[in-house]
Amino acid sequence: MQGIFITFEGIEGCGKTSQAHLLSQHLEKQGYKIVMTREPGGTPISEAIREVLLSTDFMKMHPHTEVLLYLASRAQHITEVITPALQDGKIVISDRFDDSTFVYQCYVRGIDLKTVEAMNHFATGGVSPHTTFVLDVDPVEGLQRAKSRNQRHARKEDRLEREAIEFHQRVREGYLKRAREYPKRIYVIKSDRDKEAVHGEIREIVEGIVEKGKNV
Ligand code: Z5A
Repeated sequence: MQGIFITFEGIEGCGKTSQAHLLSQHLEKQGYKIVMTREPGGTPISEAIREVLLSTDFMKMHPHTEVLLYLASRAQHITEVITPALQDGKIVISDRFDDSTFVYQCYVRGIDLKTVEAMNHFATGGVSPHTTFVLDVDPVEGLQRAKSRNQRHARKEDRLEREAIEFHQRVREGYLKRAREYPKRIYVIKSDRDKEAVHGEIREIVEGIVEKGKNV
């Protein structure tokens, strides 16, 4: 049996990580085998690449270097974690995946989409998410949430958190544009409300998808 690949996307502080964990816990309780992962990251090599990508030591990183590092991290993640889990019939939940690249590197940084699509295909071997949730929140609120979280956990601001608010506004626009282009795969979920309400909406959609999968 082929597994199901679900991704969470959105601007900084939109609540992806929280929602990915809530969904994973819920499905696990129902007896499904879940692999919870993230990008950049998810394997030792990919986590090492993540360190470089988010480090404030590298504020001068060239956009081409940046996109190649995200894709290098993904190539390892796909072969080591995602593809084997899907082949095993598991539900893979990833906190970010390739929509992040198309939004951040293409829509916002301006790298040619067709070129990046081809390189992404090389990195993934054509594996792509079945369902994607874009959590939509105003960037002012998202950044405020991320900032409070950083203060609570004594975590330093990363390279992307230092970008101006206009950058995050462009990211939001990029996600909404992508959702219009892929309406069957991407669900835009309003996340300027209580975590449990957001989770309830996502859970209902996923339960429908999982049930349908059982009957195929
Ligand atoms: N990136 C890229 O450019 N290209 C790529 O191909 C890929 C990534 C894969 C990774 O950053 C960066 O890499 C990312 C895009 C880029 N940068 N940006 N910007 P990351 O993984 O370190 O961080 P992040 O993905 O941007 O998200 P985050 O800061 O970890 O936030 P989040 O996952 O969206 O939210 P959260 O951790 O679930 O919640 C943040 C706080 O808000 C926390 O305290 C929660 O308790 C709180 N929260 C969550 N939901 C709610 C609600 N509903 N109400 C109130 N408070 C809430």
